Amino acid sequence: MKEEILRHLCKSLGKDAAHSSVHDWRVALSLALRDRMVDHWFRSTRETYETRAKRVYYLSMEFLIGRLVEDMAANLGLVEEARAALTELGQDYDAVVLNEPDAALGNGGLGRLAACFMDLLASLGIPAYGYGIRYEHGLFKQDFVDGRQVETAETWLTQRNPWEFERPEVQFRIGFGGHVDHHDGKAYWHPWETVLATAYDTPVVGWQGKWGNTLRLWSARPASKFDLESFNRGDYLAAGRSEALARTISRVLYPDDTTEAGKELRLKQEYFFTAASIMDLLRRFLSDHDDIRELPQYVAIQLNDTHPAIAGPELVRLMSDEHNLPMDEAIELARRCLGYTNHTLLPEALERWHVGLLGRVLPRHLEIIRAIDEDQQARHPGSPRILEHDHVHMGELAFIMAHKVNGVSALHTELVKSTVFSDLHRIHPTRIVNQTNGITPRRWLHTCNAPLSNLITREIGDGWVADLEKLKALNQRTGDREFLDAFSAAKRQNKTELADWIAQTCGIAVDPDAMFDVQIKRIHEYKRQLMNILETVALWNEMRDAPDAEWTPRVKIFGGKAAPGYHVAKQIIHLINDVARVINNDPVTGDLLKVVFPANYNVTMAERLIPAADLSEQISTAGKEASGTGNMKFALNGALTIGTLDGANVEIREHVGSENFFLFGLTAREVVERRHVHGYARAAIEASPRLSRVLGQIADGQFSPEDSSRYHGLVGGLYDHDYFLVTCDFDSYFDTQRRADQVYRNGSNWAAMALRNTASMGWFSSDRTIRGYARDIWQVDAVDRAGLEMTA
Ligand code: Z15
Repeated sequence: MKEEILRHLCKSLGKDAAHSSVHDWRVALSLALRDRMVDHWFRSTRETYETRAKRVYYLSMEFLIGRLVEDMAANLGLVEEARAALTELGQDYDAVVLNEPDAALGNGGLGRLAACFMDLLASLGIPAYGYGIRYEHGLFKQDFVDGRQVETAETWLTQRNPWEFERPEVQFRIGFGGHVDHHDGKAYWHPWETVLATAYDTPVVGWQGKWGNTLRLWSARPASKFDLESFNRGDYLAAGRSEALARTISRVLYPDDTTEAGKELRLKQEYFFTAASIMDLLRRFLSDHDDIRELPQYVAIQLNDTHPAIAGPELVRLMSDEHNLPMDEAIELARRCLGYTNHTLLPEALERWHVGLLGRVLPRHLEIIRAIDEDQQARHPGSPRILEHDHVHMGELAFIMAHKVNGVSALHTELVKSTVFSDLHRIHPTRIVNQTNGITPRRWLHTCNAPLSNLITREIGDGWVADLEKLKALNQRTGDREFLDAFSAAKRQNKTELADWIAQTCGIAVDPDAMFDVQIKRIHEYKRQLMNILETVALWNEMRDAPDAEWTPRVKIFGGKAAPGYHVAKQIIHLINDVARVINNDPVTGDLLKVVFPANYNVTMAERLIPAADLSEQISTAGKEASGTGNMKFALNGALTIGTLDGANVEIREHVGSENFFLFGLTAREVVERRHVHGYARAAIEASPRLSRVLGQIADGQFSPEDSSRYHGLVGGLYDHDYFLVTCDFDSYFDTQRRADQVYRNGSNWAAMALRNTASMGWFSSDRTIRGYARDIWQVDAVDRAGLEMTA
């Protein structure tokens, strides 16, 4: 390892050890690790070709990867070797690992899910490709200026990315606009502008390095040959067009999570990467098959939300226009390849494109979408339409073009059946299935939480890393004083480390014995960070009223970004920061209560915060959070959840036991009913002196003395249209928090409950999720190479 690092430092980077920076050492280490992956990777690819195995293609606008060094080293079993090598070379391994930029090619849960799936697809030995966009700029960097969110461009690619292999030979021409000619019963699309999609491959090796798949990200290049032709013809504008489009198309990730962007460039991004991926997988298929009708036997394409839903029409276009299949046969073949995952019921997130826009950007696809719509009507008269009110509904398109549609938690899937897709569900009663989300145990316990991970391994061996259900054995230790103490000590160590980091980054001293109460996720009204900060103020009030009463000291930790155009979310951020400033400087409450909100929450920050959390805030309005995956990461790391019956919380509670979960709030059904009650919010506020007081303080400017009307709008909104029922759930949330306080004061009881959580979370490994997709949707075998080795 040491020699390999030195060789890369010298031969790949052209540096000598004496003049190398942390960055150089990090890149050299990454290249050395990448070398070790290549053999596994080649072997897997070769085996897939030789056995003509069915391949899975996971199409996603987002892959929220985070850092890779530790992940790669861990999966290859090289962490200790890498650490020792760098130490011998006089370098600090941890500093080298921290030097890596966080690859933030995603917004939140959807993108992180895709990254967890890549790990499991490789660990289970399923031949698979992840397809996405190689954004030059990932999710913006967040700073706070006077408590307000300020965004700046993220620049992960200004440094060399050591993980990827550029594939200049893999190129596809992607057309946009223009017109369609019809003659001799055939369609000919003449695009107005063209860009080249070029591939960058990152090998993804699974646990124990037994299998390697590819994450192929597309970057846009000007179609220069085309340019030259146009230029020679004197068509200078056309020559420049490709250049301009190519510069923008893979430039930046849209920063909207669960809200539709609705911009022309976004549609072009979606088509760009989807078309390149479909062309690439067809080329691969046709390189060793002659009959395109066999495609569904060899290819499973999973659409991560509707963002790549144009894959359906694109497949149909290629099969009918270029391979001369009849349209109805092409539609049926495409359907047998496609699966669609729905991730949200929020109406503002469901993608719809105006026909004018879609027809301008993708004229041939609009014709095909009309044909699909007619085909559906012919087979199922009265079916919901894809085209309605001058809009193309991507959800309906994805549903109709997929042979399976899945939700991401049991509750969410039931709501998909009974709400957004109820009519389509009646027509296709077996199409919708559930695949509750999961997380990779490697990143989210083994690597991010060394103290707990080592303790578990000492106790039950290391089999749990490949088979998370083995954690169940820990249930026998919940009465074992000594083990509980060790379990608490691991948590305590993580909390001390986090306290040091908070002191450094936020300049706030927090007490590691206080309860660490954490809410980290995108800022959104439905996730109700607002309710959390209102509860914080209420608690502060009561602590000040009776400072000598028996309080449980708390550190309220927030993390998350708001979409730049989401005004209310930005106000909520501002309010949290304003409240933090007042509370953190109050000598009366002192160490009893602190509020910290480190800026720029990302995967790396999650890896720091989750192992140190005591309490996990999963408090969305019931029926709104499709699943959540952060909820799983916290419970796995021994935090107790305070939460509503929403998304995967329901299943987490069933697994860990209702006595080990702090439940509160209206159910999804009650939420819908309550909205019909006239003046429900005002009534709830008037019935709660505690809440009225808090809202009065905020509206009066107690936390914003320099601008006393700053929160008039935010508070007024709660009185008049509290769509997410913050006011209705507030009292039961407050009371449940006090119940958590009480349990926390009895430390050993808390530890036993926390251990039950860790021990019961095995089912939430994405191992179980991916096996579910493989069995119910893709019809592929999981070979389980890691598991076979471990049990051999
Ligand atoms: C996103 O992160 C999610 C749903 C979306 O529709 C979009 Cl556009 C982004 C999230 C859900 O909000 C979350 O509940 C779920 O756990 C996650 O996807 C993965 O399924």
